[in-house]
Amino acid sequence: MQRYSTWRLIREALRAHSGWVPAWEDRDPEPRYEIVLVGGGGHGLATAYYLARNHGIRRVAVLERGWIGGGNTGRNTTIIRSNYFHPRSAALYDFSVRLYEGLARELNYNIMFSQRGMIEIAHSEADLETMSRAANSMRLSGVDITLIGREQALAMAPLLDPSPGCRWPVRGALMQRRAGTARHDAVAWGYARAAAALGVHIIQGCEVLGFDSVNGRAAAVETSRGRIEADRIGIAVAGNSSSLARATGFELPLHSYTLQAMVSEPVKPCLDCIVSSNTNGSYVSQSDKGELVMGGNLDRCPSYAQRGGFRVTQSVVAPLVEMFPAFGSLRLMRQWGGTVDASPDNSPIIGPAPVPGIYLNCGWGTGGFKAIPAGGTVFAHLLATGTHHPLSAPFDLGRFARGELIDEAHAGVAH
Ligand code: FAD
Ligand code: PYC
Repeated sequence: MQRYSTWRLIREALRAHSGWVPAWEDRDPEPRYEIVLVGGGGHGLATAYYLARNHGIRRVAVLERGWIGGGNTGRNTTIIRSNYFHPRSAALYDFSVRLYEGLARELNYNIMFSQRGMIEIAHSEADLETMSRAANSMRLSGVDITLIGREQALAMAPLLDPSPGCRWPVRGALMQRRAGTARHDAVAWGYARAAAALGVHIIQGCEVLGFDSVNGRAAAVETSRGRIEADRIGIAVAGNSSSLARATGFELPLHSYTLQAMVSEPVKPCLDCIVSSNTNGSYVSQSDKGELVMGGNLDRCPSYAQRGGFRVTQSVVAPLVEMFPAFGSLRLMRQWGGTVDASPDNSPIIGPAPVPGIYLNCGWGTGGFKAIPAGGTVFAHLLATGTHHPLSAPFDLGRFARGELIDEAHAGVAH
């Protein structure tokens, strides 16, 4: 892996940056791999890295139809937290936060993980009551969650409207101190570079169109760049999961929706934690560039369009301006969307597909960025050993048939 010294930076500046080499090589596909991963988002790339690093499996290809990180991984609002209600979810997401805590060092890549803390605002007695129940459950799962009072919440986000009679009064908040944000493209690039350094092939501009079976077992993928054989195939294509499953002959209990986000013009530092409101369906943080990064709930009309409608944009911006009157003078700079894969219980699906030889990592919906390190670890374990990692077993597709749902509707705005 390359390390760049100050001297190297100066030398490249003096020779018009002609000496840099790509962080990973964009490969042409070979006819056969041990494992093919479909989807070059965070989950596909992290899985490839952990297959090589934890299991010594290096005959691995990541097939990405566009460019790596060009899906939801590069479109999200980068919130990382583990304040989930059910113990099985809390265990998975908290494992992920712990991996994020060491990820820059592990990948030797600055992912700009900033544990700035997150507060979910309670606007009423009823909110406080619900939050204290949630906090108890999360603390029993070992998550660092605290119910804080009004004064502490206002001290963390001083631009919140403090008046008791305002539209969204602050009565307290649920705080996770270790929650934070990271640079999303850096997460994709860091995993890609580390995986490629271990021998993984990263193949961009290669769309998987279908699957070939031999004796009822998937044995190859048909791609826009030809047929590629594999012993095992992992699918991590987020909002495209159900259409790819259909191409294979099975249905997934997923719906694809647009989730949108937006940023304001950049301003000086004015908000150094993440603030969300489940009651009004909005959240905001400030990026290192100074933009306010905002989002809210899904555009609830199934769609593959990577842009959202104005009504939802308005439903995010309006309560934020009511909560933070000072934001009312800012201009909105950009708005975009991603296609997320929502499952019936708002929890991911990790496990074997109904077709032998194919494995699924999907259903992360609006919340899978925070889960990339854990998702990659458990999916690599499944693909390498054929058995579940203990953390992924509850998230098997079979839970829908058994009625063992892991309902995370509480898990936060946009969840
Ligand atoms: P993706 O990053 O979408 O990667 C899938 C890849 O598969 C894509 O690059 C796509 O091009 C490729 N692909 C699709 N079909 C094929 C095919 N047939 N052949 C080859 N390649 C294919 N999560 C959080 O935890 N915190 C947040 O703050 C947060 N905010 C969000 C805000 C927005 C606006 C959006 C859209 C999502 C947000 N999420 C958030 C969710 C998070 O981004 C996703 O859950 C996560 O990125 C999913 O990662 P992935 O690798 O599974 O999918
Ligand atoms: O999972 O924290 C989250 C999230 C925030 C916005 C979208 N997803």
